[in-house]
Amino acid sequence: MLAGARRLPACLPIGGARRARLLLCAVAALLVPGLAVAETIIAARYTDPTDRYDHGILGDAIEWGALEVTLEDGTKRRFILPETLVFEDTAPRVADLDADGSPEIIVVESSLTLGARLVVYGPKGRLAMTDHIGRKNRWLAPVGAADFTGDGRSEIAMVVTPHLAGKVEVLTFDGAHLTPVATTTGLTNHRIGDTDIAGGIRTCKGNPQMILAQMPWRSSADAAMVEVSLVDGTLAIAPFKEPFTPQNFAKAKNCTIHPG
Ligand SMILES: [Ca+2]
Ligand SMILES: [Ca+2]
Repeated sequence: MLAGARRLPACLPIGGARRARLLLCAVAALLVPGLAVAETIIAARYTDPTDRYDHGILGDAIEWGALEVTLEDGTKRRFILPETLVFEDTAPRVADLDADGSPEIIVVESSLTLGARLVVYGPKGRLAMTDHIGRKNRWLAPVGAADFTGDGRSEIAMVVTPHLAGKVEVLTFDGAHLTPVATTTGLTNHRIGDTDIAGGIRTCKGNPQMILAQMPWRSSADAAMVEVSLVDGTLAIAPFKEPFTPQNFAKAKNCTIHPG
């Protein structure tokens, strides 16, 4: 049950002002989301393929025009982007960022003129978003979500412009805002034209760690694989001796290989 639902008894009539109190409570029910029936997301997928953005960074010029969310009661809800935006992404990520038992969805929306932004959706639509990067054909690749700070809430990690600066950002989500808490540069999780986003997050013991590639990462040569941890508010980078390949990433993810 949501915290707001526990406020309902305060709306029961007491004394003579019953009608006025009921009216106030009816208005409150409309204004306070917590008084509505709880909606829990269980799945999400992109739909409505579109070629209206000719960037093609993920291997083809087909992106997505809508996000379909499935709720616990089987209801499906569609969020359709305006013609000026696409979902430029591999798949939406379902993660309970604020640990309230109801997952949020992490997506990449790209503006046809201003490039990508990271957006968090809830059951009723957008909850928080970053600014667009600011230029057409500038993209970002999410790494994932995990509790990097150890406070019980998950942060989101992403690589902004993975083919240019390779700027890693860790963002906190407070329900309405995404705020960067740590950044570093020169790392990546994507090569131009690859259909997948590589790397990810592992938790072996203690805090979670990102597994990424050191730039440059080209098809012609192996890149170094690195572990990135948030230590005292700073992103610490430790190189593996193994290169960044799908096989070595799988071993790193399973905690069978470590830097050094
Ligand atoms: Ca949640
Ligand atoms: Ca946290």
